[in-house]
Formats: sequence, C-alpha cells, structure tokens
Amino acid sequence: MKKEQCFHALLIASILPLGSTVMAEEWPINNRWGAAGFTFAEDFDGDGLTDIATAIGSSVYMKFNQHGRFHTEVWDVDNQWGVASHSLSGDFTGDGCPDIVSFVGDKAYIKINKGDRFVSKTWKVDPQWGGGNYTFAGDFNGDGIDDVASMLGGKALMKLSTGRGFRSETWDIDPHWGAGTYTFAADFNGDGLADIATIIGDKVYVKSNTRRGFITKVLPITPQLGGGTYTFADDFNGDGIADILSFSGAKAFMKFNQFIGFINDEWTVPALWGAGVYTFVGEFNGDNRLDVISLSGGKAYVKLNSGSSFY
Ligand SMILES: [Ca+2]
Ligand SMILES: [Ca+2]
Ligand SMILES: [Ca+2]
Ligand SMILES: [Ca+2]
Repeated sequence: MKKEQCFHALLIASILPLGSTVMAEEWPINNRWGAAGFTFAEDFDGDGLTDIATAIGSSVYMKFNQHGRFHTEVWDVDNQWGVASHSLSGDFTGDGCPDIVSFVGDKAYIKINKGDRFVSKTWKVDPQWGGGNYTFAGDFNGDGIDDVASMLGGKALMKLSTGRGFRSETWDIDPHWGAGTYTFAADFNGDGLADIATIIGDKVYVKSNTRRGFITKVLPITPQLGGGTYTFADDFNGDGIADILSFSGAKAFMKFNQFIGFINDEWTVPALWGAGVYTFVGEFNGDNRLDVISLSGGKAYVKLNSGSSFY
C-alpha cells in the first residue's frame, strides 16, 4: 500500500483553500463522541492536517480537518476493542497511514487505515502490561514503524511492531516514575527514537532510548504546571527536540528543552477548554508549528501556535 491512499479526503479539503480567513478559536465539529480513551488525533487522511477519530462500537467517527471545520465520515470496524487506557493511535503497519490499536491481555485489536476505511485484524501480543498512563506508541527501534512501550517499574515492556504483528522485548529503564499524566513518550534528544520522560516535583527524569534500553539524565524543572491531562511533550518550537507544555486557564507554561535543562516561558492561550482527556496536540493549520485542540460537544477549541503564544 502506498501513502497516496491516505489522500482521498484531500479533494474535499481543497474546497476550503488553506490560508483563507477562518475563526481560529472555535471550529464546529460533529457532536458524537466515544470514550476519551477511544478518541484519537492523527492525520488520518495524509493531507498534512491533524484529524480526530472517535470510536463507538462498530463505528469510528472520522472528523477530517478542513481548516476551520471538520467533515465527518463514519468508518465501519469489527466492534472488537480492548481497554480504553490501552488504546493508541500510530502507524503500526509502516505505510504512512495512522492506525488504531486497542489491547487487552494478549489481544491487539488493530484497525488498519487504508485511506478510506479501516481493515480490522486481531494480532497476538505478550500479555505483560504496565498501566495505561505509562503505555505509549512511538518508534522505539528506528525502523519507521510505530511500536508500543509499556512501563512497569524498572522494566520497559516493548511491543515492537513488524508491520504484521508485535514482537516482545524487555528493556531496562530507571524505576523512578512521576504521575502517569506527567509521563511522556517523545524524542527528547533529536535522534529520531522515541524517549521517555517523567516529572517528579522539580525534576524531569529524561530516559533516552539506546535501542536496547534507556539511559537516564535528571534535569531540573520549575514545577509551575497545569493539570496532568493538560500537559504535553512535543516539539513546540520546531528545533527537533521535544519540549514540555502545560496549560492552566489562560496560561501556557512552556518548558523549552535545551538538552542540559529546560528554559521557561509563559505564553497566553484563550481560556476555553474541553476536558483534558479530549485535549490533543496536532498540526491543525499546516504552518509546521504544533497546535493544540480541546473538544467540547459540537465545538473544537483550536489553539494555534504563533511561535510566541496560542491564539
Ligand atoms: Ca488530515
Ligand atoms: Ca519501530
Ligand atoms: Ca530520542
Ligand atoms: Ca500549526
């Protein structure tokens, strides 16, 4: 399968030209929602803009970003789901189209994105798991295919995707953990491999991925943070390494990653929020600066990143 198969919604999206004037803060969106764990933000159609998918039984409501609003399609799936806390999106087949996987025990119920539909499959997986807030998708071995890593004390239970299944390995990792919502998988050192970081008080434990395990570096951080579900790790200033962002009302506490520490900045943000578990990072307007979306009923509060604020 080729990446172009993700492109079917581009024709619809092109009706609204990029760069047209839109009300940035509040975009209408279809008001049917699955549980938070079954709601995902990814570029499902490959047009460069992050979309939203939310699963309810055998239907996945695909809400395609048309830069100012969302166009809804319903894609059928097999109604086999694992637990909400262990459901993740990512490109687990390596074709460039993000998929959805939902785990329970030794079952991986995967919905493979074919660009205009999902194909439902069940893969086997090693049944050892850490908690849901400590279970992440990302490319941990650098083969271009997203994997899953689940943290359990001093063990990282790695489910490495071959594109057709998950192969298990156990890697060693530093056993210090902060709260799950302050624990992240992102590339904190710019080598292309997903790393792990966890905030404990005024310290960040950055656990850098060596492809066989993780090496820990403890860095100071100012503990000025919003709630855990409004806290994210991703590259918000475009230098290739993941930063930490935490929202509290109209404030965005930015911790810019400088490898040897984090530099603080405080940005403003419109104080309109849906629930934290329905708040996601993505590229919502196509300018290559990562934005944030917060969903509430039929409204999507989109916080666009100007480089010095969210508007
Ligand atoms: Ca898209
Ligand atoms: Ca991989
Ligand atoms: Ca890395
Ligand atoms: Ca953007």
